[in-house]
Amino acid sequence: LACALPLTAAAPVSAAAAVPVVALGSVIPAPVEVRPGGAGFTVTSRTVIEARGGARGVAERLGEALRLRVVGQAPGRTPKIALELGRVNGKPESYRLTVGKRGVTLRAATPAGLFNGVQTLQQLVPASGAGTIAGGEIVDYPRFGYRGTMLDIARHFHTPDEIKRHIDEISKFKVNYLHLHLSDDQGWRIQIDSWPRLTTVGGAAGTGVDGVGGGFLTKAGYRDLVRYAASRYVTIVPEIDMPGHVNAAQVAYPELTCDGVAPPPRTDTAVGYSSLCIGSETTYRFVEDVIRELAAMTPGPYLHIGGDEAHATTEADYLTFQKRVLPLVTKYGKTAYGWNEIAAAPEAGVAVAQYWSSATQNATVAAAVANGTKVIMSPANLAYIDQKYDPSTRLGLSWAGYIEVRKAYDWDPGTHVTGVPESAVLGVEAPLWSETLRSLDDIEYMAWPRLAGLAELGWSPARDWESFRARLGAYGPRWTARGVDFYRSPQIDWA
Ligand code: TNX
Repeated sequence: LACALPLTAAAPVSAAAAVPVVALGSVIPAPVEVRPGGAGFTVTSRTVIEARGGARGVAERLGEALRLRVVGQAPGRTPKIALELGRVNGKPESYRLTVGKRGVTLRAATPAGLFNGVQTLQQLVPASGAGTIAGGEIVDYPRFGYRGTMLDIARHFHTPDEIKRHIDEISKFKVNYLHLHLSDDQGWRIQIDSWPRLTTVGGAAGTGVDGVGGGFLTKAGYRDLVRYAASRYVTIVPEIDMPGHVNAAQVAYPELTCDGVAPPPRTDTAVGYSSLCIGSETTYRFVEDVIRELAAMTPGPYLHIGGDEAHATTEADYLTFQKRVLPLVTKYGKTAYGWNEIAAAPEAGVAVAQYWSSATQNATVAAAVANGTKVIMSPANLAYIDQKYDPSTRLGLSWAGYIEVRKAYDWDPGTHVTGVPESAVLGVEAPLWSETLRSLDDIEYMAWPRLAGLAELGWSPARDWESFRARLGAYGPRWTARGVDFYRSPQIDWA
């Protein structure tokens, strides 16, 4: 990293606040440039937040978090945290944070950059919310534009409130994409007006794994989630999985099978047994209706069409399907995104492939990359946060191996796969499948702390396990204070 990132320096700063100062670089993800120095700034109830114009929205949120007043202009010598829009270094999402005796200045070219800076600032304010911020300057920007995680709301439905709470947590680590896995064999979780039984049947009570749960997002509920996420600078990526993983759709609409007979509903966790009927025009009417309606309610650039584990579709049929479906995503103004199997289709040259294989070589993906396909790295053996930490983990699966905190952190998304150079990598995503997860606590226990490490791989230019380990240990009390049910890995010395 650009400089040493020590833990908390146990230096009491004032009589009023004998709270330890957080070292300037003790932030997750690690900032690019950290230059500690000079006097720190003590936040008190007299501190105001100053912000004008486009900086106002982010400032209001900081004001709520720190319980400080937000003003357009603070009088002369008022101690202040000033948020301003203006050039930093031309890099997208960048910010500059300057801390001195008189105040803090956070500057960024965009509100997203200001939001990033505020996440850093909040980690530098002692966990109690008052006290001194170490003096110096941080200039920071991400290695990759895409820092994501996925939530599977098909295997078990998770409510909008739970999803919002999760968005709050991921955004603190500058994770800026949330991929929602909206359909699978067990259930269908998004309202589609032209095919209403998808949710009345596919989202009914009992449609979760083991018959537990059920439910779906209405269009209004989905739009509300999109807006909520956007207010935390998180973009929603919706996924409809096809041509496999479609049993729930076929239960609702038997005409989506080749023999026209409805299959039985499934609440087990098998994969690879269902397929849309590739030769039927009904299939493409269905797919186009779904893509059109989903694109219309999604402001983000990506629409994920699944494409994984289509073991009940022949290879030729799979290619026939993708040849029609990948261009449909483009037709509705979105960038097609799919699991890495889509790389076999020549039409994937304009698409994004989510690399979930555990192998570090994949000739199909390398060839697609040479043809223009971009990649998001989610290797199952490293980035799958539904996998158990170790054999004793009560939740999760283990088909890709056990993934302790260090394993999830210690790899390089820019060089991991042969033939996939960093220039083809848009970023990193940590998928959270939910066969075994029912509650928000379950989600949190699998996500944290691993997702913090994966977020650092997506953001920071270099990795340093010892530094990360120290910063993570120091972060623990913040999760505890917010009631986040994280896994207290024995690899970490938790504060
Ligand atoms: C494989 S990974 C799947 C999902 C399962 C997951 C469980 C991938 C693209 N598909 O259907 O939920 O394993 O870990």
